[in-house]
Amino acid sequence: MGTVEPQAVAGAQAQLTDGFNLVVDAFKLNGIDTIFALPGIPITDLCRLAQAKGMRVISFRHEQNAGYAASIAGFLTQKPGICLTVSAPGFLNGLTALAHATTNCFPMILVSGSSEREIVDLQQGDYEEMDQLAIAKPLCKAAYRVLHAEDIGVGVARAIRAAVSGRPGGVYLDLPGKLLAQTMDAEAGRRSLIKVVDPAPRQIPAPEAVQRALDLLRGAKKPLVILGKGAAYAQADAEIRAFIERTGIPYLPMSMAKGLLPDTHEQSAAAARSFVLPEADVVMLVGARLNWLLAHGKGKTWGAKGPKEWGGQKFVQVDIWPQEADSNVRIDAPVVGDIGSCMQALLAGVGANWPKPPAEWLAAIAERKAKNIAKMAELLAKNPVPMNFHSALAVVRDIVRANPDLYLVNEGANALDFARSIVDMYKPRKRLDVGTWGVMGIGMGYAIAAAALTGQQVIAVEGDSAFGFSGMEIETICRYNLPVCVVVLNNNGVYRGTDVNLGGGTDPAPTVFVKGARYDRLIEAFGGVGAHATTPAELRAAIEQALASRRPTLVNAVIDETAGTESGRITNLNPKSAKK
Ligand code: ADP
Ligand code: TZD
Repeated sequence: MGTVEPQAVAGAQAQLTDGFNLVVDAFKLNGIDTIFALPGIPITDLCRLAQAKGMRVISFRHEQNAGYAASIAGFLTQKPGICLTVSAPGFLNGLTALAHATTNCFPMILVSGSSEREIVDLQQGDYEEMDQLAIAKPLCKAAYRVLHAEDIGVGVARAIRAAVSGRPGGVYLDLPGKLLAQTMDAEAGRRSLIKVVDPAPRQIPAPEAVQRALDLLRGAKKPLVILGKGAAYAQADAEIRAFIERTGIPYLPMSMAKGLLPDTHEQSAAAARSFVLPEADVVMLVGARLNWLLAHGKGKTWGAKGPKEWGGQKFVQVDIWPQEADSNVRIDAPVVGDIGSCMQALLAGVGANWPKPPAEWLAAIAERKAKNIAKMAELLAKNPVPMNFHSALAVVRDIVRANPDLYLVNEGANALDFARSIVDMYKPRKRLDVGTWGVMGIGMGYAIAAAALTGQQVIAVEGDSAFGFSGMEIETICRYNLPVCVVVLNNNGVYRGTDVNLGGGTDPAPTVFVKGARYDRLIEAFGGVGAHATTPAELRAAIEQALASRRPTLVNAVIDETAGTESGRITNLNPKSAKK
């Protein structure tokens, strides 16, 4: 299938290629070997051809899940994850994930087939007509359309460079159906392709910016480092660890930065988060934004008097995007560059005589940590009937400790917040979760991508509501026989299962699901292993069995329907009605 049938052109024999082949060749030339797709007009043959030419094509049941898979593939590999969809509705289904990738700074390319330009632009009602390029533009970092086969090389090259250089993000690539069928001379086609040189160039920070940051940190009485998912993405694990250990500064990992250093590291202040944020005097952000997840750097969380006031901390911010600084509060020492280069430069300035942070600061953190860890241990030691989030997640904690290489995918509200604080991570980029938006639906797409790309075992800890957003992909998991164990923490509803209909009618309350649902039976329909767990021992046995067999498994873990709180730890973000 390398080239199309030779055709007689003006009496000579010419080898021809076509748009389909050029698209696949362009991706392959750039080391992209996997596509997350959902076939249909006009891209069915593109899916087939990609597979025929040796790419891995993972075919999904809904484009949104293929898109989430592509987004996390980008996070894990630093290469853009590719999601391939059909036009209008398929494109729109993939768009949520494209926007998610952009918001989370993950490199991804949404490639969608589209209808004929002439008909779309005159709005004449083509099959799946839509001006996709215009719609995608505000939701991604860059958007391109290719109209001629000889421009495919440039289109793919630009898409790759835009996705991974600087602050990574989502890119849209529009491929009209007509383009795919266009033919051109095979040799000219080959020459038109571009192998992108240095797609994510290093960005070296200015020496004076590094010095300013070091001066601020050296003078701190209560320094703190916050590691974000940008730090995890950067794969500068050794430099980050060396900087933290050589300076002795306590650190907080954001959710997806857990495991960058093992969560059990003695400098981790995670168990004393609400103590260190208001107390710290100099805070260094590494690949983390001062967005809602860090209370915008203001208010009570940071020890300020008013909700919009500043707590008096000084901030260092290491980030690749210059405009990130001052987004919420003043950044006293912005260090702009890629995290690897920045951490190397900072490390070089740390030298041998770096003064360790004052002992009182470290002791105060240690004391608070010990208290909170003891409190948590007490909760985890309980064995209530039915299970609650703590007793179920204590099992997952033990299993991750014993299998630190596995991936933990996590979504839900309580299922998310409790897992984040209970389950320690030991290696970088192993915890994959809802990210900046707190979006539901990433679960199965993330699990499929992690398992397909790495061959590692995945455990997906899912709230029962969260699971529903991508649940049909358990067929995909079974079809590709992926080592994924889905654990549904089933408390009969969104957040909890206890709401009542305030109107008094017979309809269930909006947050309540079918009681006692057996999610485990869903996977059995596709040949996977279903397990039903009502105790921690049953849950442990089911997960261990899944790990030993590597078979697609879904464990329905029955959780007390009164356990949990509305929206987990972000109850305060709910506007409340005065009348209920
Ligand atoms: P978290 O939610 O974990 O706090 P965010 O997604 O808010 O993390 O922040 C990630 C930050 O990391 C973004 O501001 C982004 O620009 C930055 N970033 C991503 N990759 C790199 C990199 N290679 N070098 C430097 N900064 C990066
Ligand atoms: N839709 C989307 C796409 N994302 C969302 N975050 C929500 C809706 C709102 N939402 C949350 O923020 S958490 C959640 C929803 C619907 C589900 C919580 O229920 P769960 O988890 O069963 O998944 P817990 O453990 O029972 O809280």
